[in-house]
Amino acid sequence: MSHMHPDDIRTLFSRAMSDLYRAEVPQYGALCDLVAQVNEAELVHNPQLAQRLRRQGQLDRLDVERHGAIRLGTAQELATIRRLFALMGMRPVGYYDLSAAGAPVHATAFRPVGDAALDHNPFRVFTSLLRLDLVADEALRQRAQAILSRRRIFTPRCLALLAQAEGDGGLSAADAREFVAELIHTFQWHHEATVDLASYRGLRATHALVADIVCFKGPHINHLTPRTLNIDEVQARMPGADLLAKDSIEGPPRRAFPLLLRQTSFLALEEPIRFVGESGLDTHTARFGEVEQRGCALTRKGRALYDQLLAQAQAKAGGARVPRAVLEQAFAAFPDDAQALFQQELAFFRFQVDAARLAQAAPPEGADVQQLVAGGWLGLSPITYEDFLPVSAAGIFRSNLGEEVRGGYGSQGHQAAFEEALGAPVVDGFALYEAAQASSLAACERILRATCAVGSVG
Ligand code: OOG
Ligand code: NI
Repeated sequence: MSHMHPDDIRTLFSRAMSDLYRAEVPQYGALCDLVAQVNEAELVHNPQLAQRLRRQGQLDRLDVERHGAIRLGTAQELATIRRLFALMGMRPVGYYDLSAAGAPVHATAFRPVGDAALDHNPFRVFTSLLRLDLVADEALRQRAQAILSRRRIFTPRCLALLAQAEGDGGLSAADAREFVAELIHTFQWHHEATVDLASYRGLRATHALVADIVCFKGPHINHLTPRTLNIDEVQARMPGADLLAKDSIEGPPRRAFPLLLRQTSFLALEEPIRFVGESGLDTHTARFGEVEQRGCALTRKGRALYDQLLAQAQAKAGGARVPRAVLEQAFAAFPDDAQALFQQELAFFRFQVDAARLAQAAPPEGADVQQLVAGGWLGLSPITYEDFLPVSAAGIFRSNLGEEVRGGYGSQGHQAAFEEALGAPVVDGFALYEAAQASSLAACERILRATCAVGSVG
């Protein structure tokens, strides 16, 4: 029997998640409509951008491009999520330590890897795991553990289909549809808590995240984020669409050449919850809306410079929100055009052979890639950043948990423990971008070699 391709199962899944969230959170629909309007206008105003996105095959994916976020309670849940997402071609990429920023979780991003899968549908899920080792109160820690060990977040049918798919090496189209429908149940919202109000309050006093993870039947999806081509415009227009935007955009400042990832969100909904043993309703805030603009992926060197400049701006702001002017000033030290970024090996690019330039003159024998780019034989296109930023993630967490900005748990990343829970190592994001750049260069090299006498470019 033929199997549905994992990329196609992922598309079914992202569509089903989007439908679920649209039905549960009306503001999500409003935000998606706003983003669609802004993107359409941006493509009209910026034909160069439109042309590049079309060439890179990113125009088609834009309308469906989303990321979601979930928060898990146990190692067992995380290991099972890894296996479930693997059926849809989603691998755990990167390790994010949120403890330094005051959230008792660590995380990875499940996403497709490889150009073809990303072009098909880049659906990602930022997936956090609770770190009870950071909860100081021994009694609370044990209580949380006991509650979590009892819950079953996956339907039996979902687990049966997982086992079947792993045995058969895939799912038929009919089974894939059933699989997605079953899996969606895991991420639904529940109006009933699994604990009484006193337990909820006790856990909440430790950290709002702990309560959000421990007190419910499952890991409700807490946001689903569309991708915009102009986040400043979306931010400016959110109030007009009745969306209560957080006061600043996370990530790098606005640039001629967009870097990494900029995000903003609207504030979480206060939702009615019934606690065990209560006849009336109380409330909990977890779900919010977010929008993002994706820029170019940075090399390790570029990322180190980014982190350094951001820390510099934050130090200048002295713990308060970083004013836009301060951020822009700090980032004046970051080159803002493709040529300089490539020359200084700060960002990742794909290359295209410029046929017109080649017709004019052949590149010198033995030219390296820097010479080919500088001489105009190879054009540069940014490789889109497909991952997340822990500092931004922490800012998003904070603005939506009703948390006062509190100190961190110190820097206590624990990647080995995370990978043990996951049951696999996380994939190194830098290696993926390096491979994408290298394969693009190899393709250009073949064209150049066929056209003229250019040896190996390196
Ligand atoms: C995850 C926040 C991280 C992002 O876009 O950085 C995230 C969460 O609130 O559970 O989604
Ligand atoms: Ni997000």
